[in-house]
Parts: sequence; structure tokens; C-alpha cells
Amino acid sequence: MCGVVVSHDPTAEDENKKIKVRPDKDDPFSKGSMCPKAPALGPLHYDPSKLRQPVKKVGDDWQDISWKEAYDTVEGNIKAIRSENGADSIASYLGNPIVHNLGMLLFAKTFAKSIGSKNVYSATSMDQLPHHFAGHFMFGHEMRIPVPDIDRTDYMIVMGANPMASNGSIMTSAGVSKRLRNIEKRGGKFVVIDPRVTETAKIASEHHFIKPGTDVYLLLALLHVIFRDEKTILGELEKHIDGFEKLVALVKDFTPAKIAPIIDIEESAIERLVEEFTSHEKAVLYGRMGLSTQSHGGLCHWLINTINIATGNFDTPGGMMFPSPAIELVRNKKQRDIFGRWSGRASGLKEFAGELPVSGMTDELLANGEGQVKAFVSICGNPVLSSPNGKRLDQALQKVEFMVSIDNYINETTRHADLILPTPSGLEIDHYDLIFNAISVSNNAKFSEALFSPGKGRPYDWQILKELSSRLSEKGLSLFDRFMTPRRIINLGLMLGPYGKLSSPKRWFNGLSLKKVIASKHGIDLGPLKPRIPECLITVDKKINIAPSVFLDRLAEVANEEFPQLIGESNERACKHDFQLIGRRHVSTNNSWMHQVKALSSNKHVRCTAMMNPDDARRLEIDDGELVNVISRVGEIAIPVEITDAMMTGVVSIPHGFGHTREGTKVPNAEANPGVSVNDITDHTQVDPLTGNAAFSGQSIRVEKINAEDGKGHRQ
Ligand SMILES: Nc1nc2c(c(=O)[nH]1)N[C@H]1C(S)=C(S)[C@@H](COP(=O)(O)OP(=O)(O)OC[C@H]3O[C@@H](n4cnc5c(=O)[nH]c(N)nc54)[C@H](O)[C@@H]3O)O[C@H]1N2
Ligand SMILES: Nc1nc2c(c(=O)[nH]1)N[C@H]1C(S)=C(S)[C@@H](COP(=O)(O)OP(=O)(O)OC[C@H]3O[C@@H](n4cnc5c(=O)[nH]c(N)nc54)[C@H](O)[C@@H]3O)O[C@H]1N2
Ligand SMILES: [Mo]
Repeated sequence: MCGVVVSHDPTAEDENKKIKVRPDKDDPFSKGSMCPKAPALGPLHYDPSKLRQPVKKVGDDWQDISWKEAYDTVEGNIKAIRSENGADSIASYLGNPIVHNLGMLLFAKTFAKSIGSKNVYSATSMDQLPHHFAGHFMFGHEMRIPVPDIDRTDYMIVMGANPMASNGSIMTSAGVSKRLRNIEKRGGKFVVIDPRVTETAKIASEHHFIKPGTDVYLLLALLHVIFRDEKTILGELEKHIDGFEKLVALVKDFTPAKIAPIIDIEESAIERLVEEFTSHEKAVLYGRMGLSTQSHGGLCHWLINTINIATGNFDTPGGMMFPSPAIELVRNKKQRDIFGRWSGRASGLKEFAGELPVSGMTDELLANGEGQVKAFVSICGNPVLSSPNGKRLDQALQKVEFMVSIDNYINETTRHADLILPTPSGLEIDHYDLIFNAISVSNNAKFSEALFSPGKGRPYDWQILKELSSRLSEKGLSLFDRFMTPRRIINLGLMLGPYGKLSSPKRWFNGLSLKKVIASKHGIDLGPLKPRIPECLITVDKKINIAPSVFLDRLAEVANEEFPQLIGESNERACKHDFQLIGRRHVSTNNSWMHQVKALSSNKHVRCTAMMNPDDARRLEIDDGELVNVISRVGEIAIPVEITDAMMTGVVSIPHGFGHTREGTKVPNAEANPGVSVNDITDHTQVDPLTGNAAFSGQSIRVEKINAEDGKGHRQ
């Protein structure tokens, strides 16, 4: 989403000097900012370990094969397994880069559907599923996700997000550091609530530690005080809200006095947060990954929307708003039934929007019997490193009858494949950001044309997916899919969209089309976020459903079972070795797959360490840099400790995406900073029972010194 100027010097001898990437100061959205990952476009394009031809595994080795052989092999194997064991015996996993790649995004689902299996998984269910869940049940569509109007707010609370590293997630905001700092410059305030003093917390007006996994209680206490002190402002929105009266009784018990010891934030601070939040005319409460990936993920995102709505900070400048992208992703007129139409055979976890939660994926491979998964397809994903208890998946993948990956590397996951189909590099494909424009802090449109063509005989991502879909689909490709290319789809979407040529007769001459957007090289500014209620609601009665029964039922469970227990519990940890685990990202990483870029992974802050508070380290007699065993219910890893008072006591932070030490991978540069995989110890049974999302945050771990003499855990 950051505008970049890419220049190519074909005469440069050193490949690393052929491509230069600079920030585009004329881009109306990013205005000359870009993150350190952008210059990696060159090294990734020329990376010698990047695959350029399909490969098949022959013994321990890999052999180049033709595209025809690759397609025939996939078709033959998938069809054979499907006819013998049924379509559900083939599982597909769709990874994160799909949403960053136009051709993939447009056709990956078509491909997964062509197999006809209920076993479809994606990174969504270890990330933002709770946002989709709240969008679906409250506003009628899983893509109806509000974003904070960061550029106009005067008071922002950030929970479980580190935009200084992530660049703003479900809050696409190039140049986020400036945007955040501007809140204070306008005389406002931004507050971070996070178990670590993150890079974002460092530039915030205020930071509070919170005990991992307890955010739901803070949110309930905030709502309690809002109702108790009669701070509710519904205003114009009131006539568009359904069920509001049900809320007051629900939060009656969650007083700041009871909540404070559970979350480790003082009662007076909770009271003050509400006071400040409600005394600013433009305030917004924002929560992200850290709140999605916990056992209350669904409740957290429902409550965040609810608090913004209840305080007059929804669908209004400076509050939470729905973007108006140039290509509208929500095309349905009516809310569909997309939850729990089927469940995982072995995991019992429920489907949402056509996908099963990834935490149950390995169970479907391991549990024998009818419907067992026998074949595995991975597209742009590295679940061996990214999914909870990835080690168990790693083992399970050794036993599948057939596996194909669409990926550019022989890495921790794809090394199990029988064949790998590579796709063009980022410099070889056109880009229009369908998804990130739809969750952006302002409205923009930009189409970036490819610099290079992939070269003769090398298909585009969407061509690979279309070819496989047409071979595997029992009904053949739809007429639409057959005719469509990414450019045609974008052109149609732009023309039919709210700013498009075909949206109204008066726009015919100056409305958007692909041609017009391409001609505006730096991108087109379509203005700040605009109020959209009620036009954007597609719930049955076209109102915001503020108290859907799915959330009320889950809240009742929490209120009756977990809450009384927590009140009774003393806050002392069970044992001095016990900790809660959280994750972290760094601005120079990208999940599991950019460590091969030297300029990124050699940054001295890109380190796979277990961050720990000095008091905790002292108690365990651990020195900075000392290797320790971190042990969970499912496994253990040996990792160096980084002692820092940025950590809350009792909490350890370990980044994900490392662990480039497995045999048989062929990404040599990534091995320079291998680290270990935190997902070797994350427990796949820890999920949000409501949405099925993985609950990485707050899992219990033990930290033990390694006895230098025998290399084993030194258990006291
Ligand atoms: N413990 C813990 N685990 C986590 C998280 C966490 O915070 N903590 N975060 C979770 C989140 S939010 C996410 S999104 C997931 C990510 O999980 P995944 O999507 O499974 O992992 P990535 O590392 O993004 O995998 C990227 C894969 O795509 C390939 N790839 C990259 N670009 C392209 C391309 O253009 N074409 C093709 N064909 N392949 C490409 C790479 O080679 C790599 O194999 O991880 C999750 N796992
Ligand atoms: N540079 C870089 N940028 C990225 C990515 C990357 O890997 N590298 N990944 C991209 C992806 S796939 C995603 S999904 C986004 C994610 O974007 P963000 O949501 O901003 O993700 P994180 O940086 O992981 O921040 C999560 C924060 O939650 C905190 N946290 C953990 N547990 C809890 C808890 O229980 N309560 C509270 N209040 N906080 C908690 C962590 O300490 C951390 O600071 O980033 C995207 N951008
Ligand atoms: Mo993600």
C-alpha cells in the first residue's frame, strides 16, 4: 500500500544494485513513507533460492519438470484420491500472502472450491477471524469491518496491536508513526494497552500493562462504567441499532473493583480511561491481533464495536468508520447463513464463511477413519511454522499420500510436498490492493503495473489457479471465471464501484475505470472516511445487531464459569517457573518468509529471543543472552533470553516465523538467522470457543535454566 518508485538499471553488474526502491513522495496515501520491507522486492526477485520452474521430489532431491507435467500430476493424484476417499479427504491451506497478491486473491478460492472439499483452512483463523465474526453478526457481512479514523481522532486506545511494527493492521495506514504522533500534536492522546512496552507504546501518551488474555474483562469494565455513569451517546445512530437495551444488565457485575486484580490494571486507571475516552468528542477504541488471538477473541471484537457505538464514536469522523473503497467487496444484499454449516470431523470446530479453523487441521490428518485427510494443498502458506503446534503438523505431513504446494520456496512446509509450483515475483505482477484498501484509514485507488513480465512459459498465479480449477472442477469453470483476468475484474469493480464510470450517468465522463486509475501513476485520493450507516448494513432488519445471541451466550458462559473462578483466585503465579506467552513482530520481518533477505534479517533487532522482565530473570537466576528451555503442554524449545523492562512480569514474548533449521529446506539465506519456532510449543487445543480462532496469547509456559553440563532442563 505504500507508494514506491522502482527503478531498474539493467547494466548494473551486481544484481542487488539492479533494482532500486524509493518511497514515492507524490503518493497521496503514503506521502513518501515506506517500510524496510519494500526494498526487498529486488533481492526477492533475484533470490537464487526462489523457484522459477515446477519441481518434483525424487528421493531426497528435487527435479525441474514442465508445467504440463506439473498440472497432469496434480490432476491425476487429486482425482484419484478424491474418487477413492471422497472430496473431503483433500485439505487446502491458504496462507497470508494470498491477500497481498491480486491474482492469487481473485482465484485461490475458486481453486479450493474446485476440489469440492469441506476441509478448507487459512491463516484467517489464527488472525482476524473474530473481526469477520463481529462484522457478520453485527453488520451483516464478514467483510463489514470498521477501522479507526486515526487521522481525525483526538483520543485513541490501542489494545493488542503494534502498528509501529505491523504498519497498522485492519487500519491500513502507510506512515503510521506520523499519523499516531499527530494525535498528540492535535492536542489529543493515544493510550496503548499491551503486556509489552512496544515500539508503539514508546511513542504513546500512556501505556498500561495488561495480563495477557484478560482484555475482555477490561472491555466489560469499561462498558460497565459507561452505563453506570450514563455516558451513553447514541445520537443519530440510535434508530439504526437493534437490541441495545439488552446490554446494560449484561455488564452489571463487571465493576472496575472486581476487574482490576484480574487484569492487573488499577481500578482508578479503568475509571480514568472511561472519563477521558468519553470526554473527548472524537475518540476511538481499536484492538487487533493480540485481542483476536486469545480465548475471548470473538467477545473482544464485539465489545470494541459496542463501546465505540455506545459512546457516539461509530460511523462518525474520528471514531470507528467503514471505508468506502473504490471496489466494494460486499456485493450481497442480504445476510447469509455462514456459520456452523459443518464442523471438523475430528476437531468438532465449526465452519465460518466456508473455512474450518486451522487449529483443528492436523486432527483431520491424524484421526483415522472415514473422511480422513489424505492429500494436502498449500498455497502461499507455511503452516509448519505459523500454525499452533506446527511440529505436530510437520509430522503429520510426512504421512499424507499426496501434497502439492503453490509456493516459491522449498521451506519448512513445502519440503513435504510431492511437487511445488512457483509463481512470479512481486516485480512481475500487476497490483491493485483489493483487501487493504477496504480496511484503510482513508479511501484511495492505485494500480501498479508490473515492471517485468515473467518470461515465456512462466504462468501468472491466476493462470495456474485457473488451469488447476478447470481440470479439477466437476462442473468445469464458470463462464465468469473462464473469461475473467485480474485486469478485467479490477476494471469492472472500479467502473461499478461507488466512484465508477457506471455508478451514475453523471460519472460517465470522469468516473473511475482501470484506464483512469493506471493513468494516475501515484494513486488517486478518494477522500477521508465517510459515514455509511445505514446504507452499508445488510442484516435482516438493516440495523446494527448490537446484541447477537452468539455473543450473549458466550458471555454468559464466561460470566458464570470463568469470572467467578478468577475473582476467587489469588494473583500469585502457581510456580516461579510459570509464565504466560505472547508474540511479537518486528518492522523488518514478515511472518515466516522474509528472513532470506539479508538486509532485513541482519537488522540487530530482528532476533528470535524470549523477552523477559529483569525481576523474573533474577528470580530464576537467568542472565541476559542465556539459553533456556521454554516448555509447554505440547513441546519445548531452547531459546536465548533477552532481559528487558519492556516486559510485564510473568509474561514472556517470543516472535513467530523463525525455526529455519529443519532438514531438507532450501532457503540458505534464511539459515543465517534461524531462530526457533514458537509454534513448536503453542498448544492447538487453545482456541476461542466462540469463533474457533487460535488463542496464541496468554498460553501457559514454563521457563527453565538449561544445565550447562548435561544440556538438559535443570528442574528445581
Ligand atoms: N505464534 C504465532 N503464530 C502466528 C502468529 C503470531 O502472531 N504468533 N501470527 C499469525 C498470523 S497473523 C498469520 S497471517 C499467519 C501467517 O501464516 P502463513 O500464511 O502460513 O505464513 P507466511 O509466513 O505468511 O507464509 C508465507 C508463504 O507464502 C510464500 N509466498 C510468499 N509470497 C508468495 C507469492 O507471491 N507467491 C507464492 N506462491 N508464494 C508466496 C512463502 O514462501 C511462504 O511459504 O501466522 C500466524 N501464526
Ligand atoms: N513488519 C511486519 N509487519 C506485519 C507483519 C509482520 O510479520 N511483520 N505481519 C502482518 C500480519 S499477517 C498481521 S496479522 C499484522 C498484525 O498486526 P498487529 O495486530 O499490530 O500485530 P502485532 O505486532 O503482532 O501486535 C500484537 C500486539 O499484541 C500484544 N499482545 C499479545 N497478547 C496480548 C493480550 O493478551 N492483550 C493485549 N492487550 N495485547 C496482547 C503483543 O505484545 C503485540 O504488541 O501485521 C502485519 N504486518
Ligand atoms: Mo496475519
